[in-house]
Amino acid sequence: MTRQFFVGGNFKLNPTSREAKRELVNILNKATLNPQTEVVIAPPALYLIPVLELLRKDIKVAAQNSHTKNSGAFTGEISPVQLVDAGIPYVILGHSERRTLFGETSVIVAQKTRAALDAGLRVILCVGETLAEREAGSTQKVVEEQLRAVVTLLSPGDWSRIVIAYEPVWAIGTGKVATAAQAQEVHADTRKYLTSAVSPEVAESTRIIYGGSVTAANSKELATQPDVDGFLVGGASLKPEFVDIINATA
Ligand code: G2H
Repeated sequence: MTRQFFVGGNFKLNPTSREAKRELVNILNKATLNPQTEVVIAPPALYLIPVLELLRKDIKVAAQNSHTKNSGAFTGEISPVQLVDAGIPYVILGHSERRTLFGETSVIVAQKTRAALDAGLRVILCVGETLAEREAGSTQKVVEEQLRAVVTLLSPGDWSRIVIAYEPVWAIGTGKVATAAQAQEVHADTRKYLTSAVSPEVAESTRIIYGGSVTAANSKELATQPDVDGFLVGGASLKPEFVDIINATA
């Protein structure tokens, strides 16, 4: 089966002005993009609705986080049903910055994933090991532990609304990209894990994208790997080269 190539732009806590946000949207609105690739951008929460309104309709919008609960006394949070109500189809969950800087455990990430799916969202689910874990030879163990928490809360039918983003922590924002072979190895092992933990059909159809210092320069080779189904792009999604990354398979 063919998995549609997926490129996400994770703007993180950028940009810092409405004008700069408009410029990023304008670059995408004017660009010639490969129609075979699904493109999703994740601006900061404050800009979700204006971006949705300004952006061409063949690019989707994602939130960078959502809460486990839909309403209540949770100051500062955004709920899955609010995102759906605002017309936002995707949310990024489990990003390593959320796990490390905001104390999100794999159990919390799994609960957020369940809540997001229940509300009708699609989820870009991030997993990945630290440098120490890679050097200790635990990469796959870590990735599987992070996924297992989610697997236990999902039924096989839920996986059509999940995109897994493998983001080795040591490659995030560091300029140190995983080699195409390193990415392919983890993606293939993750697919093998899904085969046994969920089903061969889910393993075959779930998109596993790579994130961590993706640039226009390294994206083409990464995209040639059979189990690399796209990218989650941080820093480079704020630059015109994001268009070349979207078109990496063209
Ligand atoms: C990884 C990635 C986007 P960057 O966090 O999710 O960011 O491309 O800046 O490493």
